[in-house]
Amino acid sequence: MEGEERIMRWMLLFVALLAGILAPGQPARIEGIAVCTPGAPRENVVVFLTGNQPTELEPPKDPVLLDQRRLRFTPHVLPIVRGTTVAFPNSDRIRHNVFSASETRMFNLGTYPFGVVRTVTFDKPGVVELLCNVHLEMSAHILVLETPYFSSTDSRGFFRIAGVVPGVYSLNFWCEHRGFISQELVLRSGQTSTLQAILHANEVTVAQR
Ligand SMILES: [Cu+2]
Repeated sequence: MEGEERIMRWMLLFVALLAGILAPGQPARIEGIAVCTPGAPRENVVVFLTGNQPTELEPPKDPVLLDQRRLRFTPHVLPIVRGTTVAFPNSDRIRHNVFSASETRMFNLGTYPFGVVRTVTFDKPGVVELLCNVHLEMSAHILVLETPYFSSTDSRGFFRIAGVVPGVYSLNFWCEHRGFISQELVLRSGQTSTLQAILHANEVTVAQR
């Protein structure tokens, strides 16, 4: 009798473990390298997932920084979720201006000195090109996204998107002189996918492991 009970207990434990492994909704993760133009700098490729993302977007409570430092906008490409407020400090000892003539969000923050911070909230998805009318060489892009699943590549071309609800997605890439390129990606419960994405003229080659 005692033996049967022990077997029963082990069986229950086994079923519980199996259920844990197979449970739907274990977050998935993708990471890897995205290259826009072979041989060119690898940073600032935006990678994002759409199609099965949460419908409720939660923009960060605090503004996200896009600095003006050493005559550059930093970062040069900033992906954000719709509803995010971006702060534009001037960290140079000269005056800068920030404006956008993009349909997604037109604004002009005026010209302002060192230490001043001005903010803009981005409520519409799309691409926003930023310029400074004092320094014509200064430019940046903000990508306002309808998904919390995004990343932009570092200097090695590396990106990582974690905590993704399993499902069928569009895997989207954006790079500055290219625009958007997409393809389908299926992410299973608990899966970690390593991708190598090379972006060609109108398509992308993705190797998935
Ligand atoms: Cu400037």
